[in-house]
Amino acid sequence: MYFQKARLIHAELPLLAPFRTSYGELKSKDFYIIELITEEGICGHGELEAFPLPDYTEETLSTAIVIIRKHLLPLLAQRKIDKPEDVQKIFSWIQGNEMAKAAVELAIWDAFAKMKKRSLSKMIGATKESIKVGVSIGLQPNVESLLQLVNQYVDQGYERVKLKIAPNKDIQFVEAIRKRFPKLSLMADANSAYNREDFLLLKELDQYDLEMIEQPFGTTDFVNHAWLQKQLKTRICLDENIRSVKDVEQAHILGSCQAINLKLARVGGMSSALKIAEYCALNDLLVWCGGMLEAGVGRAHNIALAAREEFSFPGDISASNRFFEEDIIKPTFELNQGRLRVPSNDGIGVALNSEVLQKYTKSTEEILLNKGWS
Ligand code: OSB
Ligand code: MG
Repeated sequence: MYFQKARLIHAELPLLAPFRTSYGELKSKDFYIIELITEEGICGHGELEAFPLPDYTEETLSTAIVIIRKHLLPLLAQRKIDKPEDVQKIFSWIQGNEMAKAAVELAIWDAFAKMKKRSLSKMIGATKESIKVGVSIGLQPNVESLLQLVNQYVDQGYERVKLKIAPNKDIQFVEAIRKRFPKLSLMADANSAYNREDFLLLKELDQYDLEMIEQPFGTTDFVNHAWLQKQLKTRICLDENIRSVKDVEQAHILGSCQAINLKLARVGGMSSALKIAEYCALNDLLVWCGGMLEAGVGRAHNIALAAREEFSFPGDISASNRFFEEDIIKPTFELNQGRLRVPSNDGIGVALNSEVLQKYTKSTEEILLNKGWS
């Protein structure tokens, strides 16, 4: 397959409510859709998930779009791609920049699935027709508003609730939810807000029957996560630490965690994610699909991945209306008895809703990839 043209569509969707973590707050989802068009006119779509600030990982939207324009797209110009599994290798001389790579690689996976007239989920060996999903709730100003939100999501059918925590915004919140919802599948995500000195606090969290505690310590800290995991009965889950299957191997060998939050964007795309899922299944690590407040295209890629058998634990993959008034795809993803349907149409199985997308588009750029062709 040859790619002839790329379109970089920069859009920004307002969030229904601000999303707060231990390190910052988001009021909108700012993203690019990367559209790659083949010689035959097949369009593949990927979504660039880097955030505006380098606070979750070191990439930002502006660094990633430069990497895409200057370094990744030129690698596709006049190059025959035989299969999407080859793309990771083609990009491999470029260090890091996983989110930039993922946006382009995932557009190529979509294009290939469309060429083969198969759904992306089937093409990557997924079998499920619908998936159970969970919801991630940002830090709330007080216990009352948190309980109200949890109630609302449980009523909507979400099967599992993840709660953001930070020092002094932890025990009280977790305890209140546990009291009101004794059986709820509940977990907490710290986004690196703790360190070794907070051990007693983390030990206290051990009594609330949490599914896991996600990323308590720093983003490159495998050693202290291992130290902590040995002393807790609750699973530690790593998110920010994991950029590749090598990181998962390191975490497993050191005993840094028992679960992996797998995000396509953070690990550079589908090939890397599939390797990680397989490694986890073989090594008794719980793997589940994380989220980046994705708009519809990113959400569709997540759903294809989470439709594989390794993903028995509900992911941070909520319905389109969890974050947005309207989504940029059609059809949108709707929650049905705590589940989302896995699209069966070709590729990611959803199309861009150009009317909605246009409304939120800030700029569009076209790049020809066939320079020098006659
Ligand atoms: O740590 O998983 C995280 C959102 C932005 C940045 C980091 C994280 C998150 C979430 C949201 O938890 C998950 C979602 O998209 O529902
Ligand atoms: Mg996380």
